[in-house]
Amino acid sequence: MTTRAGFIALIGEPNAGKSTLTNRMVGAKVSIVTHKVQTTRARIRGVAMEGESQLVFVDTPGLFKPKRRLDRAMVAAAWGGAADADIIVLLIEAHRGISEGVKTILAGLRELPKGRKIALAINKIDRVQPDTLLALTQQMNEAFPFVKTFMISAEKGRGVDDLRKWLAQELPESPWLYPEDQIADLPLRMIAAEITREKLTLRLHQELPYQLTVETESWEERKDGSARIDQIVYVARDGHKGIILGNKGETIKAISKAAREELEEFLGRKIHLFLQVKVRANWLEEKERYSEMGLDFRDGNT
Ligand SMILES: Nc1nc2c(ncn2[C@@H]2O[C@H](COP(=O)(O)OP(=O)(O)OP(=O)(O)O)[C@@H](O)[C@H]2O)c(=O)[nH]1
Ligand SMILES: [Mg+2]
Repeated sequence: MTTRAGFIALIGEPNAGKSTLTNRMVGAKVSIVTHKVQTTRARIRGVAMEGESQLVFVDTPGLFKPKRRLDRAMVAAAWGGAADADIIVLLIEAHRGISEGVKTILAGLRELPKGRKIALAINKIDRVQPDTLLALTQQMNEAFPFVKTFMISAEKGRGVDDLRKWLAQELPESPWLYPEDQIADLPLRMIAAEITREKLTLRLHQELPYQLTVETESWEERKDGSARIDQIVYVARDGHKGIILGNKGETIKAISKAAREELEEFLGRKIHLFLQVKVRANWLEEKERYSEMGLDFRDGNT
C-alpha cells in the first residue's frame, strides 16, 4: 500500500476564501474566518485525509501590497508557505476576476523556481453566472500555465471534492507527516487566542481589528476537568481600549462570551475565559508580539 503526503499552500488576495477552504477540507474550524480582509496573520496548517493520502493544507495570510511592519511579515509568511509547498493553489474570487492584486500575485508566481505544481481555484462561484466562469478560466490560463483549474465554492462546498481528490493523487509518495487523527498543527493556546481575535474582529469596526493582537497568557487545568484561560488583548491606544470594553464593559463581555462558547465546543469541556485589555503603544514594533503570532519579526524590516 503506497501512502502519499505533502503540503498544499493556499494563496491569494485577502478575503479570497483561503481559510474557509482550509476549514472545509479539514472538516473542522482550524483557521478563523471573517468578512474582513487580512484576517489570517500567520501560516495555519490543517490536516485532511483522502484515501491513502494525507493532505496538509497551509492556510496563508492574504497577499497584498505591504505598507507596515505587520503587513510585510504577513506577506513574507504567505510567500514562504508557497515556496515550501509541494502544490500551490491560487484562489481568486469569481466575481472580482483578474484584479490588480491577482496580477501582482501572478508575477510573484512566475518568480518561483520552476517545477512546482500550481493550480487555480476560482472560488465563490455561487456569486456569478456560469458563463462568466469560462471566460475567466481562459484569461487566467493565458496569463499563467496552471496545471489545472477548479471552480469551487468553499463556503457551499461545491467543487471541493474534485479538488481534494486531485490534490490527493498529485502529492508525492511519502509516509504520513502527522498522526491520522490530528487536524491542526497549531498549539492550543494559539488556537484559543485566534478564536478571541475572530470574535473581536467580527464585532469591531474599521481599522481596529488590525491594531490589536491577542495572546494567551496562562492556561490552568482544574481538578473538575475545566480549564481557566487568561488572555491579553493588546491595543495601541487608550481610545481603542475604551471601544473594546464598551459601555459598562458590555462589548468585552459579549466578545468573551462568544469566544468562550466556541472554545468550549472546540475543546469539548468547560472553559473559564478571562480577557484583559492592555494599552501598549508600540506593540506593532515589538518582537515578542510577532513570535506569539507565529510571524518572523525580521520579515517586517524594510
Ligand atoms: N459567497 C461566498 N463567500 C465565501 C466563499 N468562500 C469564502 N467566502 C466568504 O469570504 C469571506 C472571507 O473568507 P476567508 O476564508 O476569511 O478569506 P481569506 O482568504 O482566508 O482571507 P484573509 O485571511 O483575510 O486573507 C468570508 O466572509 C467568507 O464567508 C464562497 O465560496 N462563496
Ligand atoms: Mg484567512
